[in-house]
Amino acid sequence: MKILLVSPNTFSVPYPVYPIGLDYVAGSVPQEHQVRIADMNVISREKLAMLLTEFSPQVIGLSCRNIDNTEAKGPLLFIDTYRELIAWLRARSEAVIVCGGSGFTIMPDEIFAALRPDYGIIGEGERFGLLIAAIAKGQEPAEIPGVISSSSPAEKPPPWDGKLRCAFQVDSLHIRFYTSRGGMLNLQTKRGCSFSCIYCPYPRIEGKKHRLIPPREVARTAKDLQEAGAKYLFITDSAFNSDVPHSLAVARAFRATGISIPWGGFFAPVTLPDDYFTIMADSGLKHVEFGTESLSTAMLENYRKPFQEADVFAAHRSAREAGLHTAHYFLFGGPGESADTVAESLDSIEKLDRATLFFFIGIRIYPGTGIYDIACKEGKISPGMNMLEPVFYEADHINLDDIKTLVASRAGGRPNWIVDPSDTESAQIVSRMHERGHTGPLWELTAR
Ligand code: B12
Ligand code: SF4
Repeated sequence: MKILLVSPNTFSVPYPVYPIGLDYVAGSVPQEHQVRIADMNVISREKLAMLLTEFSPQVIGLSCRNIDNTEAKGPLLFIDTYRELIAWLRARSEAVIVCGGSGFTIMPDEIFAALRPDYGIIGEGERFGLLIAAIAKGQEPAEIPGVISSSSPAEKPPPWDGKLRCAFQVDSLHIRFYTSRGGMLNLQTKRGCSFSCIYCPYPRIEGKKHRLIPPREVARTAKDLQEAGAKYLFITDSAFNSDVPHSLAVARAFRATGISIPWGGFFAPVTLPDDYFTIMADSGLKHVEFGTESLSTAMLENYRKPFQEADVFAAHRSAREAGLHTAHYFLFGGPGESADTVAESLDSIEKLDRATLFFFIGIRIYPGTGIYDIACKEGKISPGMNMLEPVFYEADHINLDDIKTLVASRAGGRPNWIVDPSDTESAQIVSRMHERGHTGPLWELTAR
């Protein structure tokens, strides 16, 4: 069979992202089928129409990565774009349409109802291969865990325990798009996050149980990406260091394999071995993005973060001493937030030296998270309500506008205090710098 995988994501904030998910979906397809990838960052609608005529796919897989931009003040919804694309595809092709991806997995019933594909796959796309095998044999795929259709409802599947194969094509058109603009390609070292932060849908997307990719295999993929022209690697793991020994083994495998390009990823500022960031830096780590979220003792507890303020400062110090660029993400406005907790956080944040600080104000409530249950209990939302249109949690003692005023006035225009991380102006600056040959996320340029 002929299969076309489409990434419709053209959102460019903070920069266009390489659709790594589709490499794994492609890797799940049995060898006897032909797979092509169309990345809408790279090809126009005219070229896509030509591809549909020339390749004539029998199945089209659509990656629904983003539902919205998760901005409380300036929300952008992407579902209508997906719906319009599906109607456009249906007008030109008889192919079976299958949706999946991280956004889809967060709200499969709602997105299935909004997009009306033939099938949806909740969770990891590795089950796409099973769906293709079933379609090829004319079998009903309803038995495959996580598959939804109009006749079989959504049921959350167990995490995928089989092989993870990243079928990345060195010479594909879309790889060249990313290698020539900023040079950033993506890499995954494991699936899952074992922590339980109340607002976070990541464990629902990837599961709570870690499935580790053998470090040597990760390093071999990194080498392939480097040889394909990557100038920077972003590790897409929910938290790269949530399994400390594995992250260290990956770093050592990078060194042993001769990875010479810089890389970065998300880290949790948990207690770490003293030499952790030195080992990381020696293997090419350049940028550390800490999911810190708050520096108020009460809020760290309310968010169920797996660390305390002292751990944040220790992790920050050790990353700085290893010469790494360091950023912290903050999330204000959760249960229990007040003017006092905001001030407590901001006072401590002032003590993070030479860091880039991203402030997100307002927490989007996702089904299946702790904050969803809290908001239901508090009567702020009703169970079962459609959350596709974003709803942001409103704390009892302070509203989001007041938090923004407090944060913005404390930021006082300092370039490393980024109060509106989704602004398109900064994305345009990053884009111009990427076109001029700069690589990586570039947020370090704000920190002095
Ligand atoms: C890494 C990451 C980032 C990095 C990306 C860096 C980079 N170089 O790629 C940064 C920080 C830049 C970022 C930015 C944003 N992100 Co982000 N990001 C992630 C994260 C942690 C991992 C994504 C990833 O690459 N995973 C690894 C790959 C292998 O997995 P995958 O793409 O999900 O694909 C798998 C399955 O989903 C499935 N699948 C994928 N496609 C398809 C297609 C079919 C047909 C099928 C069957 C299956 C399938 O199979 C794959 C293999 O199992 C996710 C959360 C998460 N844990 O998933 C959020 C996430 C995707 N991001 C999200 C958002 C919102 C954003 C931003 C819009 C935030 C903002 N306002 O700036 C931007 C958008 C960027 C852009 N241009 O699109 C949301 C999307 C949900 C939503 N509300 O829309 C997520 C889910 C986080 C969240 N809040 O819950 N992000
Ligand atoms: S550590 Fe990060 S990815 Fe894991 S649950 Fe907490 S916020 Fe989510």
